Amino acid sequence: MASRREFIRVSTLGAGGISLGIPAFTSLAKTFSQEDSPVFKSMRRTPTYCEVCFWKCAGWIYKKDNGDVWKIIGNDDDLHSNGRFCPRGTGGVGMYNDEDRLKTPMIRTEVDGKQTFREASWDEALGFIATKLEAIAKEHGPECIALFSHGSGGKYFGNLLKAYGSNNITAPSYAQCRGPREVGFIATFGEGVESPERTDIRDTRCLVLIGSHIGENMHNGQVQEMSDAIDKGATIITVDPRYSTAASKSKFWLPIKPATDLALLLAWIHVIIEEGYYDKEYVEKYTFGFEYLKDHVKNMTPEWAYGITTLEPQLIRETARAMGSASPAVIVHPGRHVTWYGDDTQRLRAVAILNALLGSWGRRGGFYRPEKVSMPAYPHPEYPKISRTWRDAFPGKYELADLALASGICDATIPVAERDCSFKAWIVNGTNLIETLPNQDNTLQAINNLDLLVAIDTMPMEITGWADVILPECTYLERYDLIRTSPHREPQIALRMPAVSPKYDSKPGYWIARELAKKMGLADHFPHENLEDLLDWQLKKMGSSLEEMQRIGVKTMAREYDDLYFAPGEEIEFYTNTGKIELYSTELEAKGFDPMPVYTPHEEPPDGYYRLIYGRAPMHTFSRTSNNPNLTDLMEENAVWINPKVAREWGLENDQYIHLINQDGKKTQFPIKVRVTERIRWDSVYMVHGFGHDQKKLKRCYGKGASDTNLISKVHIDPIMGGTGMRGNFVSFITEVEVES
Ligand SMILES: Nc1nc2c(c(=O)[nH]1)N[C@H]1C(S)=C(S)[C@@H](COP(=O)(O)OP(=O)(O)OC[C@H]3O[C@@H](n4cnc5c(=O)[nH]c(N)nc54)[C@H](O)[C@@H]3O)O[C@H]1N2
Ligand SMILES: Nc1nc2c(c(=O)[nH]1)N[C@H]1C(S)=C(S)[C@@H](COP(=O)(O)OP(=O)(O)OC[C@H]3O[C@@H](n4cnc5c(=O)[nH]c(N)nc54)[C@H](O)[C@@H]3O)O[C@H]1N2
Ligand code: SF4
Ligand SMILES: [Mo]
Repeated sequence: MASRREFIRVSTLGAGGISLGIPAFTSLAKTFSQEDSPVFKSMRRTPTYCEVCFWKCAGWIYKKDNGDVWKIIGNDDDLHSNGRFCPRGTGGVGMYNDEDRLKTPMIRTEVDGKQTFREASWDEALGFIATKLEAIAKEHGPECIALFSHGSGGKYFGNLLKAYGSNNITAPSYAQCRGPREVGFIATFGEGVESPERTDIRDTRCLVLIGSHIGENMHNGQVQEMSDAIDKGATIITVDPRYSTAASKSKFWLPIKPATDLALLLAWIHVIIEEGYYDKEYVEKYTFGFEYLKDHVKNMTPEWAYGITTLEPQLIRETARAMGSASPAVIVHPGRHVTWYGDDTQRLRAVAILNALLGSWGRRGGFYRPEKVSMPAYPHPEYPKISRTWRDAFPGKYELADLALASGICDATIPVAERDCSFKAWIVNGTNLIETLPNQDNTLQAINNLDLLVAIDTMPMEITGWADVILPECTYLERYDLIRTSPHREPQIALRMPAVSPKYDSKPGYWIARELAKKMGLADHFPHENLEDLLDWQLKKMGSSLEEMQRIGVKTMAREYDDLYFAPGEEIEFYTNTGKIELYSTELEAKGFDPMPVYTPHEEPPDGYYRLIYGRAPMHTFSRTSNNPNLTDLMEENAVWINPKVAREWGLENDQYIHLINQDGKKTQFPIKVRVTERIRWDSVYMVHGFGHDQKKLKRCYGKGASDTNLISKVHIDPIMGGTGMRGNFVSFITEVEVES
């Protein structure tokens, strides 16, 4: 199939002779034995945790008397939501109801020289995949198979891949999202920030948001805690070239020139050291390299930073003092999507250093120490030895990346002379790589070099249009998944169970992975026929049970250690080379990088071009909600924010549709509405990610708004860990637009 794959937008061959669920296969549909039981039917509410974003709030799905899904609300005991869901989580019912959902497995085929999908039974589709994978593994080795996954199913398909002999398992939430943050914090404190972030916002006296746009970024617990902190009088400082929702709640808004944050951070460090605002006892006891740092920032004055950031020196000093006065109950928030300009690990190092100087790590109102539950491991055969990994494609590079790079695996799929092996098969579960990875031409080139692309999804998205086989997963309202164990102030577990049976011929991820494993001769790796048997086994080992969790949904465990915060004078050994918090990073130095962050200027937009920046809208999650019937009602397209000065120069008016074109001539596929607003600097334009869908099967969102990914062709790779900086693209306007009625 390689190099001949076409994107399939519209047609699907009818089932024809293929009946869905052929007799030999019907026994497999019994996975849901429990749902047929009277007890299950009588349950008015069933527990779940949300899959609309990765904050994973736990809640209850209520049903109507006729058994239909009625509503989803938060579970009061849940630390992620405190019993309240965000609008997207409430709208999760729309994922179940969306009539555009994938309904049955499909296989790419060619009819009269035209590529299309034909419906297939599960048996045929899984058999097809198993046969293809076997051929690929035989010729190239199982390591040439990669899994891209974002969401709950990752574990099942990951186990399958490891059992087959590949550990090339990756998620876009690392190299396209929070990777540089984790690497920057690990280099400093020996530990990452994790998810949910260990920020003690609830009790902070000063919260500094750099880019992090809480309020539009609707990560639930954070939004609630920020609002509590404001009520308690905390000072909010927001650094953003755009007047964000967070900026509107802030005492200080610093409308920074984009791409210059590192200069501001270094100037803040300068002021905090020079004016003696740092936590002297903490710095002396716990940190390494203070004198080096002091010397390093000696000349990085607010006046120096003014020339770079356009922020008044007085404002830089005043905000540094506000942080200093609140210390240690201060949080310089590490953000989450931090892959901006390619020097992101170093920017996040500066954030970490600032927190260290203020003594906020391990302190009340700063960063707490989270705890999580580990679920008992079930016995399974040993995984085969692996002889190659994605790292072999990047000798001597990105050694500090502690997870696989989605972009790296994508790049290593395009054959090059120097490398004797490229990836040949992708299994893509719950990630829309076409819109998610930067540089779409590159992604498509990689896809065209594959022998097999399997997409496991709930919706007909861009990625499914490029697949050879599409497997329809049922939504999270229709399935069990593994117990949620994310870290928090207290360790908690949460159960997701089906509220209703899967619609159409969709199946849970666990079932799909297990059936595929059976066809690949790996059934031993999935000893439990039903996921609920595994969950019950695990829960009983921990003194609970599936039955208990079905009743309560969320269970809070006692902390193993009484160390939410550092105790006064506590002796602490950090997981760094020196055992100290490293203001001067010995690890970065050993790997040939600057041990302390250095500001280097970034490219400026050419004349007539503006920097493209992007972010989130409160009622959507990337592209996963864009067709959701409940949420499209709240927001059906994005707009491009343009400063009035620029709008005047270009003669642009509110609500006018235009195209954007970038420095490489890449143009938005669909037109986008203009929003003229003072809330954005004149040198930048802003749009929400997740719109401009090119998949006609998405009836509500096809062609609505524009995709930022269309315009992100230049990627600035972080040399330390391979994160893909995506905000170094510049756009201009095309005002002649024909709008389809
Ligand atoms: N241009 C640009 N690129 C970005 C970003 C950006 O802002 N702009 N943000 C980056 C960030 S921070 C992140 S975390 C990533 C996110 O990237 P992705 O995780 O790829 O985000 P989505 O676009 O929501 O794709 C999710 C896919 O999962 C499917 N899906 C939803 N629910 C289920 C389910 O239950 N089962 C299965 N199997 N599939 C399901 C959806 O239909 C959709 O196809 O994108 C990164 N890339
Ligand atoms: N509603 C909703 N909430 C979400 C998500 C969602 O899809 N929908 N996705 C979740 C995920 S996976 C992630 S990773 C997070 C991402 O959310 P965050 O980590 O909070 O934010 P970012 O995407 O890094 O940054 C977006 C902000 O950065 C500003 N910005 C752009 N360039 C610069 C610059 O050079 N300097 C500074 N200081 N600011 C700049 C933009 O104006 C915008 O306000 O959101 C999470 N929350
Ligand atoms: S923040 Fe909203 S969308 Fe995300 S998990 Fe929680 S309720 Fe769901
Ligand atoms: Mo993310």
